[in-house]
Amino acid sequence: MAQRTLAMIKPDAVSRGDAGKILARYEEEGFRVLACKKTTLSRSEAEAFYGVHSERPFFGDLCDFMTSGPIYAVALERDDAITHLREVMGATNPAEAAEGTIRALYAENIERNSVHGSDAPETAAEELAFHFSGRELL
Ligand code: 3AN
Repeated sequence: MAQRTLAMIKPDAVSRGDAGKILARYEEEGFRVLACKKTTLSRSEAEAFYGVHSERPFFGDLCDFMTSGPIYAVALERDDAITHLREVMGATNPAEAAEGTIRALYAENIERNSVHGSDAPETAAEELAFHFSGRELL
């Protein structure tokens, strides 16, 4: 059954000019791009988006990085979208990411790792609503 998920193309990938290649990969993988927005997160937006990590030692650096330049927020739809996107992204640490995954191809390190993808149905719904209004996702 069709499922929706939220991807972000992070500042490292956007600044290198890899966003278009990553969007093309989403389409090659059978995702429909429901909505796509280039935006720069404010500090408070980054802190809210990554709130679940607020006690982790990397939280400040992560928020610095995520506000360092524009990102693309991308709403994607496909059968089994959440799991499939996580597979296509590869492991959080690109050194551990399987060959051919987006992070193996593009990511620089565990922080500058090029892409985000929702990890569960509840977070996908929250993260889609964070970036898009209902009428943008028709
Ligand atoms: P994923 O993005 O694979 O779901 P999470 O949710 O564990 O990974 O982490 C969210 C983001 O926090 C990662 N994409 C990465 O940018 C950053 N991050 C996670 N672990 C570390 C770490 N040990 N050091 C620096 N940044 C990290």
